[in-house]
This record gives sequence, C-alpha cells and structure tokens, in this order.
Amino acid sequence: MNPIAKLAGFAAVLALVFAGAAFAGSRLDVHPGRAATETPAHMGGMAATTMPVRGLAVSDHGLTLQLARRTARPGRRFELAFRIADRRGRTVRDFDVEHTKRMHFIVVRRDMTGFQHLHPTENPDGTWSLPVSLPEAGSYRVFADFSVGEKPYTLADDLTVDGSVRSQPLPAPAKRFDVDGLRVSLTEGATKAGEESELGFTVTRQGRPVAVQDYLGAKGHLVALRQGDLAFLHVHPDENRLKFMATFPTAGHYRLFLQFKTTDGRLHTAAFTQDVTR
Ligand SMILES: [Cu+2]
Repeated sequence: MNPIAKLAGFAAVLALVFAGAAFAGSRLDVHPGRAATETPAHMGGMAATTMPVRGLAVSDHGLTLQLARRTARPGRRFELAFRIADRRGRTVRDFDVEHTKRMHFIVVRRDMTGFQHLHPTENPDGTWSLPVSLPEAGSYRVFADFSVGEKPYTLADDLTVDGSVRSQPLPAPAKRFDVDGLRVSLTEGATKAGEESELGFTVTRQGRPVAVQDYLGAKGHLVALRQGDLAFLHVHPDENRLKFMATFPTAGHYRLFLQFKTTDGRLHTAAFTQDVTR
C-alpha cells in the first residue's frame, strides 16, 4: 500500500470513528428526556418493591392461604379455619410476632363495609381458627396478615355470604368520624400518590382530648384499602402518637380503618375515605 492510500485509509477510519461518536452523541441528544424519565420510573419501581401493595392474591412468594370454607350464612356465627401452606403443601408454623400477634385477620365486604380485625387461635396442627359472624350478605374479602422469616405477607381470598345484598356507596372523603361518643379527626392525610405521607389522628369527647392506651404495640392500628381491588397497604405506626406512615401507590379512593383503645379498655373503630391525587 502506498503512503497516500495508507493516509486515505487512516482518514476513513478516523471519519468512521467520528461519525460513530457523532451518531452516539446524536442518539443521546435526540432522546435526552427518555433517559431522564426512565430513571425515576425505575426508582419508582424499586420503591414499590420496598412498599408493596399486598392482599391481591391468595399466594405470594410460595405461601398460600387455604380457607376451610368460602361460603357462609348471614348472621350465623361460624368457625372459620384456615392454614398457610408452603410450596410443598406443608403447613407453615414459624410465624414472626408482628404488632404483638403471630396472625392478624381482616374481614371486610367488597364495598368496604363490615370491617372486622380479628386474631385467630393457633391449633396444635398449625391451622388457625376463629369464630366469625357476618350479619350482612355479600362478597367479603379476607386477609391473613403475618410475617415469616422477617418477610411480611398479606394473603387474601373471598368469602361469600348468601342472601340479597344491599351494597353501600363509598362515603365521601371526610376529616371526622363519630363513634361511641368520640370524635375522631384526621389531622394529616395523604396527598399525592407515590409519596410517603403521614396520617395523623386525634380523639376528643365533647371537644376535650381523650387519652388512648397501647393497642397491638402502638397507639393504634390502621388498615388502608384501595377502592376497586381492595389492595392492602403497608402502614407503619408511630409508637408514641396516633400517627402512621403510608405510601399510597396510585391516585384514587382509599378507606382507612383506624382502631384504638381508650383507657376504659374499649376498642373503637373509625373509618375515613381518603382521596389521593396524582
Ligand atoms: Cu391484628
């Protein structure tokens, strides 16, 4: 190869290198917004794995909720038995203590009425059982809320109570709920989807503050469910105040079920509709 041809070849290689760089540069320039928006979306996905929406499935990470029965008669007290089975069908027994209990059981009708928070009895064979009474007919969602090996689970199934159903519309969002002669106020609420928000409550009787005693290792217990699919939100209680931290995954309506105990030992349940915006 003569020197001229060699030089021309070298120039061609250089041109290719620069063209490639320019092409790469142009790719970056053409889609700068895509890379920028992909990062938060990905981080949002990661946040979702640390603050998961639970309670949508009967099985999760190899564990399955198995109800002994899935139908009931209205107003008739019945024994509801269930077990948690692992991948090989074995009964799970090694539950962690969460909020002072090894198993929490939530029952609520699909229209988010008839909320009950129950604590079943553990039987020697590893099954759980509890007496349940559902006065109204309808389709109920039942949630077994527990932790195994430090991993939290909320497994859910449906329980049908036969009879004619009178479904209730979701109450409008409100900051106050009167129950048992007490006024419960929502002082801080969720605002935006995907952001951790504080949910603070106060309890008064005729305008005067009412003291609450510890319930399940905190000042109160809060269950938050999404309207539509009844997704069960993970909520962190504040140990010293009637306050909770929760991340509402999407815009929409949620129902908050706050439970607290007054110093006379009575347990009260207040419910709030929470409007979460985009
Ligand atoms: Cu519980």
